[in-house]
Amino acid sequence: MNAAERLVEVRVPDMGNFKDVDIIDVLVKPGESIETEAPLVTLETEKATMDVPSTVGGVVEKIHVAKGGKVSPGDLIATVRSQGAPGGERQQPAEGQQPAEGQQPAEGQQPTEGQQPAEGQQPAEATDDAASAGAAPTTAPQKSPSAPASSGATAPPSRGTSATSAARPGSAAGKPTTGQSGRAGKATASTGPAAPSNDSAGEAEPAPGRRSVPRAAAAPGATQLPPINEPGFSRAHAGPSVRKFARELGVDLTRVSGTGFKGRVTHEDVKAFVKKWLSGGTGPASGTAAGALPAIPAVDFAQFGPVETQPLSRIQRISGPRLHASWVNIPHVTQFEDADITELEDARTKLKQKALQEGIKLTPLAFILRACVKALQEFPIFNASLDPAGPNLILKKYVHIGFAADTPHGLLVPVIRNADHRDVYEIARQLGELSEKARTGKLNPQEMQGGCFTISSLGGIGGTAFTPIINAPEVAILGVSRSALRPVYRDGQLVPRLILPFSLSYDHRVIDGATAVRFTTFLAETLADPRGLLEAVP
Ligand code: CAO
Repeated sequence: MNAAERLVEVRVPDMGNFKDVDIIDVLVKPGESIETEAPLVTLETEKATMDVPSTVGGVVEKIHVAKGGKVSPGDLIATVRSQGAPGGERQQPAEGQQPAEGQQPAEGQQPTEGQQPAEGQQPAEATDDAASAGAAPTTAPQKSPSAPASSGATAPPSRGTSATSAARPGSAAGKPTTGQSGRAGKATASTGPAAPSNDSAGEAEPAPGRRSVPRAAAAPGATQLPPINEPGFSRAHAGPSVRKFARELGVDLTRVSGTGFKGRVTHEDVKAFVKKWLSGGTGPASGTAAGALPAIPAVDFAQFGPVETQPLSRIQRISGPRLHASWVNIPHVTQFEDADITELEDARTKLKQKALQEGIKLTPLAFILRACVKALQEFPIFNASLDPAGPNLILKKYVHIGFAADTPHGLLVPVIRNADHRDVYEIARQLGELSEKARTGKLNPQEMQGGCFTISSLGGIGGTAFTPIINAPEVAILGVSRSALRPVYRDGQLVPRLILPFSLSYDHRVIDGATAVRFTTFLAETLADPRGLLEAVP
């Protein structure tokens, strides 16, 4: 230690009546250079989360506490090797005291234009626990070390050695000019940071002078972060230093999954979110690459009335992004048609009792699926997929047909393999077996793979028409609605006929409208004649 160096002990300041407070994060490591006010640890009481800032700048010599431990006022947190003369450190405010004069912005002083008030200037935010319980937000006591008004208009220091050299607003180098952003995350919030380095997302910040260049434009492939949902942000389960860090990067904390203590968002979670978002690997709940679409504004519904948050099911979390990918990637067109299934229903009614004795439930869907096999054989372009490797169409010489099954866990699509080799009874048997497996969670992954075309039948439930979403990379899907007796004009008179409405959504990059109508017309004609559907299959 040279003559000017000395070891300074930083202790837990007076926190009023709080004792044995949980340490939920330790924010610095031995050997790390810090500035005065750098947050050392994050504490959590029943009422608030707070950071304990260092009273002195220097190099952290030793950390005396550990994450998960507890501390009380006066406990030693860290020893810091400081260069300054004794007495140069900031005094920790005693209970009820205001921070020392000179650490507040001068009276009437406004932050420079473009700057945002440092987070420490705001009353410490309520704990998420309190907020999520519907309690009115409680503010941390001002005596709390978490809300150092001493940060004033000057930005609080960032963590880490790089932060110490970073110019800050109010300092000569970092003073932002009009139109430029200050340190505050607003600039990064509006432009979106470039992909952070592996080391630290925070260190990816460019020098202040470069901030006027929108990063998304400067870095091809980089995308903007979504706007911050302010009400949600204030209730996010994160400590002050993490909030500050998120602000600096422009990260909406409501979108970050917390991996810390009791699901708390950590610095690492924020960094991981930024990396993932900018690589297109995450995004709105749907999982779409960010920046490709305008974001749907996040709304704090709790401001309008009581709400309950339920996690999406595992199946929804898997199928949601797939449906979204199909919806945004494929130019869908839906063609509607009616089939007269009066004769078909007569035939089915006569046959279903006998089939049931053999354990087969002969539902309309089995006939519809058999009709689809015939239509796919007649129009092979519907049994195709676009080639991801080039401008080709891959025509499949097999016919595996998927059908949407409504299960207690969500939507599943079992696949009937080689449907073209099965007669209507065998198809009905497969429908029954696979539906049962789907409902009881016994489908194996292979039984949901390899589909060429999908049928979504809502006919057992109701509805007159709907527009199904293509099960990409397939190029078409059939939606089946509920059949109903309708008056039909035939041979000069109105007669009651059983009409089955159905719809075909198709990929317009592959299938023309005229071809689609030929397909649906063929399907309607095929369904109108049960003899063809009941034929034996070679
Ligand atoms: N019109 C009128 N009645 C119909 C019909 C239609 N289009 N389709 C089926 N029905 C009748 C059946 O005949 C049966 O009546 P009976 O018991 O009197 O014979 C009843 O509705 C129930 O049929 P089912 O549901 O047991 O059998 P199914 O073969 O028609 O359907 C399955 C099987 C797995 C597709 C179905 O159970 C299911 O899960 N449907 C929902 C699919 C879905 O959610 N699609 C939407 C996907 S996008 O969110």
